[in-house]
Amino acid sequence: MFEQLSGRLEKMVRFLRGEVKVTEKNIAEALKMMRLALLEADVNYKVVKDFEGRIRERALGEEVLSGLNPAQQVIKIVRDEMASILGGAQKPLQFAGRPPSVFMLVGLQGSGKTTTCGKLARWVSGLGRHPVLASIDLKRPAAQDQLRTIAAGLGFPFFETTPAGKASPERAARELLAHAVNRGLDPLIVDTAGRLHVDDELMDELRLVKGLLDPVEVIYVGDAMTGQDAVRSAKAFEERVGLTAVILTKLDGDARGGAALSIVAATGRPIKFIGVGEKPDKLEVFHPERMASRILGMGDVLSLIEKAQDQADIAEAEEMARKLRKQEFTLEDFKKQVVQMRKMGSLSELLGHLPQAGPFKGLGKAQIDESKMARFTAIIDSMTPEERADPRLLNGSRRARIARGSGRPVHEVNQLVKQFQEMRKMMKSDSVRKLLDGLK
Ligand SMILES: Nc1nc2c(ncn2[C@@H]2O[C@H](COP(=O)(O)OP(=O)(O)OP(=O)(O)O)[C@@H](O)[C@H]2O)c(=O)[nH]1
Ligand SMILES: [Mg+2]
Repeated sequence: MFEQLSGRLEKMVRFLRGEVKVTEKNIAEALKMMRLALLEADVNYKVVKDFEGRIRERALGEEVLSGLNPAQQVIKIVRDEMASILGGAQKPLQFAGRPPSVFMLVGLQGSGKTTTCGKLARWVSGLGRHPVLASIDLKRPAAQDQLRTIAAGLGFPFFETTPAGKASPERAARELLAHAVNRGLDPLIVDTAGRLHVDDELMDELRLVKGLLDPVEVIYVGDAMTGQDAVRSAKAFEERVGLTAVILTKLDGDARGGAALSIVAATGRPIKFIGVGEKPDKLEVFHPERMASRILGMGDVLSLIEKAQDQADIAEAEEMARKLRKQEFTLEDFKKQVVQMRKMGSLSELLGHLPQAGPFKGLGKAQIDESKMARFTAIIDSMTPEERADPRLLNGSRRARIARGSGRPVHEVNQLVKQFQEMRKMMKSDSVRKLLDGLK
């Protein structure tokens, strides 16, 4: 992703880091390198100009952050400004106060709307929600089929709108909403038709559907590979339909970065996710700051961690949820969870090995209480398999034995058992049960 842009900006970063003194001349040179890199990446000219102006102003201003040398200060400013172009703080997906939350995906033909509907369904189900998919592309029956296949493949419900040609959008919308409400499905993810070009008919249709469904998110799905074309069409959709968010797809390809770096400025809408492949799991939450680090060649440490964590967590959580439902959750499982958390801790070491610019070394160093976790593991290791399976066996003398075996005081053993029991009790509560059922 953005290799070429990254490569060029890294050159600029290296140049600045090699300079002991940051003079006006050095900054001008660095900014020139940056300007060329951005223009070559097909970033909108106006965006580049504003960006440069803000960096120049701040770099030559009084801004001083302790712990950074002047060149590092400039690099930090570049990163901050780039993050701000990309939208600033991460903006989460919104849900409606009263279900169903309707997400409506719009965009040009082939931008990835239908694929992204499936990805989003998968993503929200990871939050314990029960999505339903529907297509309101009433003209092309094949569009329904594609989404139905995607939904079936992922095991999500698909709601068939009345066959093409017969239904009015009003009726389709009414049926859809009633269906979601009656079955308690939320969110309702709605795919729409795409056209090769922005045209009046499409825009009118989308505005009508939007009025009928009252979506909490109207998401523009844009193909990042098409660069400034995606930006222009996003702008048209924003002006004529109204958007709440952007998802950029195909960032796994050789997209030059122009779209990502211009689209927020052009539409005023945040990028909430990016598509990085055709498969349903190839959807990533978009973090402007991390992306800025990534583009500047600092290694996208944080996204990497989050990904590793996500994947491990989903599989593990599913298994734990199954056990909890069946009341099979034991101290052995409890230990697994603790070990899992420790693994994340060792990731903090990994950070040191990843390419990153000097000033950002401390970035993301996780503060994990390693020693406490190690003590918990030692205590559980000193239990017999029977005890781990059934902590009710743990009477006073057994606890004393475990304390000796693990070299920990008895009160720590008690504390662990208590924590485990509380966790189990909590898992039995209705609200948690519901959440667990959603994980299935
Ligand atoms: N590499 C890659 N391919 C993607 C991504 N998202 C979608 N695609 C592919 O892009 C193509 C078009 O995707 P669709 O989801 O059918 O696009 P659409 O916007 O629904 O198209 P229409 O309904 O015809 O307007 C498919 O081949 C997808 O597999 C992505 O993030 N990366
Ligand atoms: Mg489609």
